[in-house]
Amino acid sequence: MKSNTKQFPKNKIAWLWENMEGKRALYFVGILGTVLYNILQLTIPYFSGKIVDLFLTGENAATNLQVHRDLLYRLLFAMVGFTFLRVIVVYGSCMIYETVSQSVLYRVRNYLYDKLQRQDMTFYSTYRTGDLMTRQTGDLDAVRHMVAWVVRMVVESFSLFAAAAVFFLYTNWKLALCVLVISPFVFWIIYLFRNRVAPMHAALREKLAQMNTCAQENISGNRVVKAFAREDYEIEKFDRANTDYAETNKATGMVWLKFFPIVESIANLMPVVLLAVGGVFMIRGQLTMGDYVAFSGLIWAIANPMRQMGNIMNEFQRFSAASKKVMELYYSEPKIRDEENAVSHPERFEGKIEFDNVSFQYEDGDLPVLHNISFTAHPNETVAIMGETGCGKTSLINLIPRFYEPTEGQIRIDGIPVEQLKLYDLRKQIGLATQDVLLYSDTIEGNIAYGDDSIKMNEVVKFARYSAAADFISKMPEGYDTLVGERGVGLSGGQKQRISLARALAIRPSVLILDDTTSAVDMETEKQIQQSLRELDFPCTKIVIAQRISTTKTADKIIVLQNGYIEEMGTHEELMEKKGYYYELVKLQTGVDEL
Ligand code: DUT
Ligand code: MG
Repeated sequence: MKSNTKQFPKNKIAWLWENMEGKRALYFVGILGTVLYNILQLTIPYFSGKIVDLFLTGENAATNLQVHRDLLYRLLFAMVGFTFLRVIVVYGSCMIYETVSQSVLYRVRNYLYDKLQRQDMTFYSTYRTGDLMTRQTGDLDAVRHMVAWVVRMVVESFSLFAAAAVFFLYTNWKLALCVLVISPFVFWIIYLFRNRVAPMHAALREKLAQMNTCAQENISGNRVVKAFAREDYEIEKFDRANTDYAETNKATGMVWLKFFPIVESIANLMPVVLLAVGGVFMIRGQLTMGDYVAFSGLIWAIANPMRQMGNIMNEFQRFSAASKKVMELYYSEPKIRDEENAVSHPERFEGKIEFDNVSFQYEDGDLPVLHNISFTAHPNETVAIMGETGCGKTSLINLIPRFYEPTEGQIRIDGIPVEQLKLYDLRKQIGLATQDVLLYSDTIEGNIAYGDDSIKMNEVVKFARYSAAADFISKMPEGYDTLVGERGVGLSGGQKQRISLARALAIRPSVLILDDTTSAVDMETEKQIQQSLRELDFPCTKIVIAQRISTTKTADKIIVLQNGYIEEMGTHEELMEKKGYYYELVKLQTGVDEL
């Protein structure tokens, strides 16, 4: 996915604004606070200037000090008062920025999580987990930083600059112009800087995602790392990603160093100009000492915003690159979703499944993986799918709950094309035990009741019995309350498969799909499971991917897939008579069994 070529419905600032909903007025108060605070900055030099002119240097300074001593006190008191007020305003506005930024963070993060939940399988095979996590954390934090800090700095710099400029022009416009005339040059430098640093920030976000992906894959794949004793290799790999990120970070910081001396020189030039031009003005009697004190006490208010510009632009580019990544998720839409006039079907299906000339190819694949698949599973029947590894079995069953969309043909349940059904209603009625079992970090009971948490304990036990899991569960120290860790650490492959089968059964599905679910259990247990599947206390059409003849033998229909084509189809007896692929397979397996 090329993030930089994406067009979003809104630009990043409009997008931020949208997510400030409910806090916009408050944010505006915060911004006003910043403006006010910066205007209040002028009070100190203004009052100092007054004190100098009236009580220190003016012609009547000595008399003024005698006669108007109360005015001096009032001026001093005002200085303290305004300083106090400034502190309160700063405190208040900082609190506001923080509150609003947290609220934006909270809102966007929840929204993104919601978005992630609704994405389809293609999305998850495109994005890496570490990348998605980075967008939800690091990148999103850069967005928060924009609301909490960057905007404040922009407002602060501009209002300080503007207030000081107005004050200067008002006090002595000629001197003010002499000082201000150099400032536009800084904007040009900043513009050049921006062009240089923007692509570096984009690269930086990418490197951060890469580093996190590296860490995430290593942590979740820790068992493989250990099995192959590749710890040193992995440490080195991470070190490379980390170095790469750190180097890019450093390089990005260095860019400013190239522009910094120019901006700094310009900023430092201002007091010099003030001293030179101001001196001449004073000698000529065009400027009072008090005004000069006010100017020099405020010259930082013109110079500092310029110094800050680089920092602000840097942070803004960081936000810009990060927000692009966040917005890509924010505006991503699953390709597979409810059609406009999707049919509601809250009740159970009869369970008739029809594949009508279905072909399928993965979006990123070169060749179709399924060709012209047609078959019908009647209500309550069992259809077994066989075929060598990679022939398209999992791809075929993934089309039923619409994890993917066929490129050609149609799949119908009870005569309704699956794409016309509401996704929720369709999937709610399908019990699926996938090929790679994933159990949640929860109790065994919680895992079995995952699809329907309202079911009672005795039901959980019943379904565990159906899937031949009850025995080993009852032998565990805490039985159904045993916590199974991340990915079911502590359980064997066959045990996990049986819990996953119980989880699929526990929703009493109209359609049960099992993808090699008994591959890791022994023959005896498998027989037991087949027996209970035939005796379920609810009607259910079963589509079962299996390799063992013992499973397929009793199926109402056996489909043999080869390279995505239906090679053979029929009952055990029919296929045995045909003496084709299935027959050979039976011979091979029973032969092996007899050894
Ligand atoms: N394939 C993809 N992208 C995917 C999944 C699979 O291109 O996301 C390819 C790999 C394979 C073909 O599709 O060549 C069929 O894969 P499938 O997983 O359907 O094969 P299977 O019959 O389930 O194999 P196994 O018995 O190993 O589970
Ligand atoms: Mg498979």
